[in-house]
Amino acid sequence: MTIQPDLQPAVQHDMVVIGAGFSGIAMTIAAKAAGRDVLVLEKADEIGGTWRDNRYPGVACDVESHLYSYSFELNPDWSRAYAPGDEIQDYLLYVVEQYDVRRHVQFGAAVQQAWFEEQTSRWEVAYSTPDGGLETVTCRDLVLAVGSLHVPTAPAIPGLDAFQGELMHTATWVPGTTATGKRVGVIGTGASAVQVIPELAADAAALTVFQRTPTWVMPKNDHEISEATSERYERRPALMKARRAKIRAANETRALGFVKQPALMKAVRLRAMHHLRSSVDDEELRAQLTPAYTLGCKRIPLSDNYLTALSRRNVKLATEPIIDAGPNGLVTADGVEHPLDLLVLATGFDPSAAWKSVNVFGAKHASLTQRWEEGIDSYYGVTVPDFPNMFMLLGPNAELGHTSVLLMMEAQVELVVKLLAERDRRGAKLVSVRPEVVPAHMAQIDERSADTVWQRGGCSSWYLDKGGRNRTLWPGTVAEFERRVRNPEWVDYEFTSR
Ligand code: N01
Repeated sequence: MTIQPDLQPAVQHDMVVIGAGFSGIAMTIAAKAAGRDVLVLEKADEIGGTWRDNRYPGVACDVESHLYSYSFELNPDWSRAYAPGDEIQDYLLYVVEQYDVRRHVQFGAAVQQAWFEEQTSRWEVAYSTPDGGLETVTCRDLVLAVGSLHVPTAPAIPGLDAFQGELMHTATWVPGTTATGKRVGVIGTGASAVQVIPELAADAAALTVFQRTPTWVMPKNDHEISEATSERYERRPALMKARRAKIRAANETRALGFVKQPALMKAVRLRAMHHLRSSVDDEELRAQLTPAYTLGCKRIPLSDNYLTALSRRNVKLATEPIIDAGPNGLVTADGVEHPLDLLVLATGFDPSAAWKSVNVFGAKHASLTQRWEEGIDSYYGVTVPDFPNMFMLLGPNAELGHTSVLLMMEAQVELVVKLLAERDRRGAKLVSVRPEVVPAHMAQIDERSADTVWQRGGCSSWYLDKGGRNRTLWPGTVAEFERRVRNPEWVDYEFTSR
């Protein structure tokens, strides 16, 4: 059921971008450069997406800073090899000012629905405003830059609503919250937990980590970047580019290991085991922290202090399942009660909920949500048949577990710019991927994912759909993705003038 447009003529734009995170900002800059008029609808009151929302102690990026930047705006001033979250947010704010993006963004605009109007060949986008109003805009081109990791998952623990202490998800951290003197619990041991736990452990009176599955952790080797190095990068950008290329090549080598599981991964596993042995003396604790699944099956968090934090005297590892919650804390299956003042849910995100939240209807009222109930599909995570002039950034099978997703996203932005230019050059109104192209593409994704560590490694993760199929990661190298996406074959697309 679509929302009916009101009688007011809607405001018209060339392009509407939903979301002002890393992807939405890049798309806006590129579309502006191509002379298109862009409106960005952002539900929050600031730009930044992930880096605006994730404010928990210890938040940082586990991809090296010089690679986790836009290629068109390298930053010589990163303070550390792995930038803290607030520094990345500051970088984004800087980019937004540099490229005059802010005036294109409408804040507090939570998109409720978007639908394609056959008669006008335009998209209508309905969004709610902070005062409870509902507005519509129309555009020729619609870009979903919503990010797949922004709808937090809460664990289904009976009685959790009754908990009377402080309760927050890592992605909804309440500013100013500290662990000092408190009995703290953290549920989860993924990348977010690995970052927040050492920080909380340093201040808490007592910290209990509720571990359902132990995680493989690799040393991070984080370090400050000296002012002298930054100055050198400032003076000689070619050196900074060379550093970026070196990080990229090292990460790509790891990718080959994840995808094909060769002997290379054996060496990585040995390093991870060494890291565990050298960080944790207690044999029993070490056994509890040793994963049973194959390394690489889930994202591998990097940390120099997670495992040592678990050895602190004020830290306890609870490995029994959580069965109940109450006003005072949690209860585990062994009957132990864990009284808590602060409970942190480091329980991850629901990628499909993020895409569904936009509620998109394409040609002939096709619903993207319904289509994806039957199986998630797309062409390089950008286009979906029956959704003309609609583009996603970091859509299905365009994410990565081992290096910077910004590389993938920038290739996709270039594809969108090229598709629109080709459409206009042909004097067509619409561009969409040919329906017959996508099943073959998805079959190839399935074939290449079949023997990867993500599907075969003996773990469950947000990478896989309900049927255990990889619908998140690109099962190849970044270089291959870039080659294919930056050089589109026009025969894969239809350009029409309806
Ligand atoms: O979430 P996760 P995350 N009872 O889904 C556990 C990106 N990221 O926020 O493993 C008990 O990885 C769950 O247990 P199990 C990155 O792409 C990037 O940490 O399912 N436990 C798991 O341990 C990453 O992959 C950076 O058994 C429960 C944890 O919660 C993605 O975000 C930093 C539970 C969830 O782990 C998500 O990472 C941080 C329950 N009911 C994140 N429910 C960078 O630095 C869930 N768990 C770039």
